[in-house]
Amino acid sequence: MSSNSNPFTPYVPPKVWSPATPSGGAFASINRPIAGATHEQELPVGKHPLQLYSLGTPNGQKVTIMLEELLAAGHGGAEYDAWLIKIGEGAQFGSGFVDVNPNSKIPALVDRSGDTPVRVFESGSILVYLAEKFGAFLPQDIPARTETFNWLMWQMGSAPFVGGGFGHFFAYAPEKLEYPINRYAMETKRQLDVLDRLLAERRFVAGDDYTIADMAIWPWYGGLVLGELYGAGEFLSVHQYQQVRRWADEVLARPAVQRGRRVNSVRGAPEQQVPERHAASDLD
Ligand SMILES: N[C@@H](CCC(=O)N[C@@H](CS)C(=O)NCC(=O)O)C(=O)O
Repeated sequence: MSSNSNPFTPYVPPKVWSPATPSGGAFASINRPIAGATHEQELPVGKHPLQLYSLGTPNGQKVTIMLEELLAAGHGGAEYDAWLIKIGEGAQFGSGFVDVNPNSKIPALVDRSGDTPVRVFESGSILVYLAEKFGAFLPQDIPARTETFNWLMWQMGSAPFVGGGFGHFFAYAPEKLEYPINRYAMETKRQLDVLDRLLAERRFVAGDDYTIADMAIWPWYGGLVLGELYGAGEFLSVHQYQQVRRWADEVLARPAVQRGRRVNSVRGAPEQQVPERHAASDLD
């Protein structure tokens, strides 16, 4: 039985939607129904081949973890500058950022190692780009490569239900609404169970080896079972997902993961915050 006799907001959609009423909630000030730049703003360029424009959210962490893993594995060409994009202040709508990612979302990368800069956006695309460029963390063997892509794409398709769905309505919406929280808590738990069953059979997401699929999935689902996302560990009973927790602990123990999760971070304990990274020593 519902704890709320009327869980639905009494909203009758007009014939044509209009954004006239402020939506409220944590991201209301940056939400808008059109794309494109709002202002002229060039992006800074540092001295390394790879220029990353990002923020230490789960989507941002995927890439900084990959870059730190590449450097730890001896790929010196993966040296990078990580610039902070303050999405709460609308920096993703600056003209330079929009040129790199027309979708105005972090993370975005520019590879300046060749004659012509290559822009890369969407965290999954960035992971694949770097894995192919350096020949690392992506199996060559077709079945294992395909299984890695299966789970990478699973993450890209599934996590929006966690972040934009559950996280938004549980933590950021201006009021707690039972219907959307129920809907997305249900889906988030189903996804955690998908992973739990998978990880009961294998050490890492795609098999015996640690791959870009682990790097994509860990910041979201590892974050949930470690109780670091939305303060929702108890609400979602994350202790139920013991295999996900076992895997999350193993990934977290990797030095490159501990470094990568600090890059572009502006939250948490001061020693965890490294708003910009231009040299390895920024993390030492
Ligand atoms: N599918 C995209 C999602 C990126 C994304 O949602 N980024 C958020 C931060 S985690 C963002 O930049 N939001 C700013 C905005 O929506 O204006 C990816 O994986 O790269």
